[in-house]
Order: sequence, then C-alpha cells, then structure tokens
Amino acid sequence: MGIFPFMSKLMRKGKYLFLLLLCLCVVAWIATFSSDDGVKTAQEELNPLDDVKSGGGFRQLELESEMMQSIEERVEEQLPKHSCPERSPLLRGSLKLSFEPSLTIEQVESVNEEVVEGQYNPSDCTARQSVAILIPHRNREKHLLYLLYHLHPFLQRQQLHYAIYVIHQAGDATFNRAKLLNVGYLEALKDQNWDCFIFHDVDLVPENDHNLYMCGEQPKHLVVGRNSTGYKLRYKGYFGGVSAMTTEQFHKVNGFPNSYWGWGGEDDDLRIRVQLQKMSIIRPSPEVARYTMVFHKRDSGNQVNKDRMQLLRRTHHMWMKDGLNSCSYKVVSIDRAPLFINITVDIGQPERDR
Ligand code: UD2
Ligand code: MN
Repeated sequence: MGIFPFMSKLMRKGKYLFLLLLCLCVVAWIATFSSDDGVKTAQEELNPLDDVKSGGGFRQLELESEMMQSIEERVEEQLPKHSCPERSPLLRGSLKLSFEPSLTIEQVESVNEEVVEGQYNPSDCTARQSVAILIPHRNREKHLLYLLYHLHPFLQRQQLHYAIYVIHQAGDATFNRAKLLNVGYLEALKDQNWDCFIFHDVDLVPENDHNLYMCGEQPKHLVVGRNSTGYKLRYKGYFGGVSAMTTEQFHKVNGFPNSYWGWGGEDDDLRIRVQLQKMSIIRPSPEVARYTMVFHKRDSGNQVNKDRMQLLRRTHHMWMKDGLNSCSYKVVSIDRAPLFINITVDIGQPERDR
C-alpha cells in the first residue's frame, strides 16, 4: 500500500471519530444541565430557609410571627391582672416642689401622655381603689396648673385608678365650695362607681407621696400641716383643705350642706355630720400629711360667711334636709380635656340675694 491511500483511509476514520467526539460533547453538556437542576431542587427541598432569602418566604414568616404575637397578646389580656401591691414600689417620699411661672398646660400634658380625658389606670396591675379627685374652682387657673403638674405623677406613683374633676362655678354669684363638691360627687358617679372621693382645694400641693389618696374605714383628713401655718394642725376638729371619704361614707352624711355661701364653716359642718353618724376622722402622721399652699389673697366673690356660726348650730337637725338630696343645679358644660374633666355648673345664688 502506498502512502496516499493510507492517508485517505485515516482521514475518513478521523471524520467519524470527530463526529463521535462531537456527539459525546453534546450529551455531556445536556447531562450537566439536567444534573444542575436536580441538585438545586434537592437543596431546595432539604433547606427551606433558602427560600426565605427570596421575598415570598420572608413575608410568610413575618405573617406567622405577627399571628403568634397577637395570640399571645390576647391570652395576656384575658389573664386577670394581679392586684397592685399594698405599698407601691414607686413611692419617693418627701418631694421638692417647683412652681415655675412659665409652666404651660401643654408642658403638663406632654409629661402625662398616659392620662386620657383626666383619667389614669395603671397598666401593669389592678389598682386597689378607683378614686375621684374633686376640685372646686373659679378664677384660679395658675393654681390649677401647678396642682395638675404635681398631682398627676403623685397619684400615678400611688398606682391608683383615678380621675380629676374640676367643678367650675359659672357666673359671679358668691362662691360656694361645699355645693360645688356635692355637684362633683353626683356628676362623677354618672361616669362610674368610684370607691373613694377626695375633696381638694385647688391651691394645696401635697409634699410627700406617702400621703395616700385612698379611703379607709373612717373619713380621712389629709392636711395636718401646711407651709403657711408652720405645718401645725390649726385646731383639733379641723377638716378643711383636703379630705377623703368613701362613696358610702359621703352618702351616709348626705354630703356637704348647700347653704354655705362665701368663705368658711362648710368644712366644720361636714365634720359634725361625720360625728353625728358615729364615724371618726383619722389623719396620717404629721411628717407625711404636709402641703404647700400657693400664696393667695381672699378672692372677690368669696367674702367671709357671717352666718356660718349660726348655721353650724343647726347642723344636727339640718343635715338630713340640706345636702346631696336637695342639691339643685344646672350643668352648663362638661369638657373632657386631656388632664381633667371640667364641669361648669350654675349653682344659683344665696337666698338673701334672690
Ligand atoms: C380654707 C380651707 C378650705 C375651706 C375654706 C373656707 C384650708 C387649707 N383650706 O381655705 O378647705 O374650708 O378655708 O371656705 O384650710 N376657690 C376658688 N375660687 C374662688 C374661691 C375659692 O377656686 O374664688 C376654691 C379653691 O379651690 C380654694 C378653695 O375654694 O382653694 C378654698 O378657698 P380659699 O383658698 O380662698 O380659702 P382658704 O385658703 O382660707
Ligand atoms: Mn387657699
């Protein structure tokens, strides 16, 4: 065989070989692709978290955790909250009070965001008492602002469920503190069944949060001393300024008299009513029952009540006729402001002026 035929035979075989190699490459290429897909599918099945990295899976996990959270919250809501401890861990004792002339209602509101329409309820425990604070008021806006500033955090530290009612006397007839407090009691009970009422002058700021704004077995007088009297009790039967009575105790004495117009006597009348019902007045210790009275002069429209001694002599047979059961008035408006419920009321005028 010559060299030429040998070469042409080899080339023919090489062509087949080349074709064979090409086919093998194509098969190998297809095999690689299909096996890649296989690996991926297996991994996906084995490791679902890989899917989380893509948007859909992540959203699903989010939804599941939101669902779990809302279920937990609902369970918590249904569990009865435990009662607040007998002694609040938040009490701080004697406090340094400030009376900043530039204080504004917006500032007081901004530090009391948990107070809603004058009312507050502790979030982590059930308060031992529901307490309505009643403040008789006319033309003492600055005093009211100072009192709200100090009283809200004071009551919150005592872990009370409370509301502050300001009973504002409309018009310019002679002032009548006692009748305004009767109105406050009757109107507040329309909101809910309060356990305890605190009758509170607008100008008295408590200095020590161990002075508890709660009611007890007997009516309570909370002001033993104040700055303006050298922190001494004014006299033994003194019951003015700030006092606390349960709803039942106050109802039992037929509330305050309505017939004391002007300054003085109404607090002594209430003491006599309490004594006539065989109740006695209790007081916290003098170290605790301390108040700062914001300085003021006698207001116009609140002149000394010259009839007060005469009225006091008649209390023992008047108490049943003059009080909650004879308190007539006209509510002018009820404004539920963020920090207090403002009841403006027309309580009429003394008989002698009619
Ligand atoms: C004492 C008593 C007070 C009451 C009064 C005689 C103390 C600490 N307080 O207060 O409880 O028995 O004598 O009525 O002993 N008010 C106004 N606008 C007025 C007038 C009075 O808002 O125009 C309110 C305000 O809440 C004030 C309260 O009535 O705190 C008592 O009046 P006051 O402060 O003029 O009498 P004061 O300090 O002698
Ligand atoms: Mn005063």
